[in-house]
Amino acid sequence: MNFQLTEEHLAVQAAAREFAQTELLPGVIERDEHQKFPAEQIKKMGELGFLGMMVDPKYNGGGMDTISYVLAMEEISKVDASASVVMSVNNSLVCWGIEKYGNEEQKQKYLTKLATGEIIGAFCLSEPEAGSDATSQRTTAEDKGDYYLLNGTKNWITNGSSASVYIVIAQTDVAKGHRGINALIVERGMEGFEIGPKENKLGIRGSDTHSLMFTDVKVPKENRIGEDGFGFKFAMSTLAGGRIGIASQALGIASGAYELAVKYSKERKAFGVEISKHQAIQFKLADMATNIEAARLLCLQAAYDKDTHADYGKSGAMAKLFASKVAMDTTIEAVQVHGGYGFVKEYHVERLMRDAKITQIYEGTSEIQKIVISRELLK
Ligand code: COS
Repeated sequence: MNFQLTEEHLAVQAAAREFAQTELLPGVIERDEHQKFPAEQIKKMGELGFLGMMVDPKYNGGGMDTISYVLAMEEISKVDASASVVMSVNNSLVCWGIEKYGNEEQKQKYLTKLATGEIIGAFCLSEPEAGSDATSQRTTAEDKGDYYLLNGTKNWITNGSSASVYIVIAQTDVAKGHRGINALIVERGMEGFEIGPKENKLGIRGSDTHSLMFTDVKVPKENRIGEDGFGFKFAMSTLAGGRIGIASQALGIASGAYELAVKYSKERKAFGVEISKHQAIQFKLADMATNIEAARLLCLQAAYDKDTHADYGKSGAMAKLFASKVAMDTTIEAVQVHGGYGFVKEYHVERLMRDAKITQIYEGTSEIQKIVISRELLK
């Protein structure tokens, strides 16, 4: 066992922390308030290599390991979870999905640009009536010979209006059930592809979440990822890695709130002393720190499993299940430590509390993670 991070890991962590503090922190409250997408910041994140961290350098990626990705996700998420969700989706769903399962033409055409953030991607699985029950796809991709005719609606799509490339999961052959589903690369601007209005959300309000409508969109056959009928397995396999990204996001939200609570507790006085001198506050901080450390170890374990080509379905699901609960619990307590100040926007913790909730929902709810974990246990 070696719990030591390498020099490279520490350098990535420091670079992400520096970027978050200097580029993301200014304006984060206003972006949240006005639901403003952090376009400039995302562009810079691409230039610094945060949007294609694990992609092979031959496709313009950073060639880094998943541990580096977890460390960077934590630092970015401490400050701006609306930016880190863009980072997570682009890295672990879109880039990874195309690099792992796409063909060489798809990698040259899309991955080389996605890895640098020149363009960003979206992953489109959820539908108005298919979230957790992901096999019930109503979006259809009818096989028309050299193209698919795509019809249907996708919901709650991260990067909905800012992406250029959308991986869309759709049913080609209903009779084949989940084995009749395909994953298609759809380009923004294809005829019949419409972007719905932006969702007005509780948290991660800077990220642009939209529904997408497809009406007789002709998607060339060469845009299918993998063999005919591979789409559901593509989605499941890609989401298994995506969950490590979201677990790290949850970890970052928790540790960001914790750091603010520690700082505030040393400044604020009550009953003649800093509130950090009161045991009621000390116990809260002790619980937060212990839970965060456990969540961090689960995230790093899942990343290590992925990097060493071990099965990371269970460890990734455990990391997401636990870290998202820690994010929720820690942010609620961080607001409590701040008292009345915690309830107003300037102190950041109320935003982190609102941002935390989505980590228990997207890329598989906590209940879905328990299904994934228990199936592995009972195999
Ligand atoms: N990697 C590769 N293939 C996988 C997989 C994985 N991690 N998990 C499942 N599969 C495959 C299975 O092997 C099976 O294929 P075969 O029948 O050929 O063996 C197929 O996918 C269907 O799997 P399963 O029978 O387990 O499907 P279920 O309908 O029971 O659903 C759950 C399984 C509930 C786990 C799945 O639907 C799920 O993860 N749902 C949540 C989806 C989600 O995260 N939604 C959020 C959208 S993104 S914001």
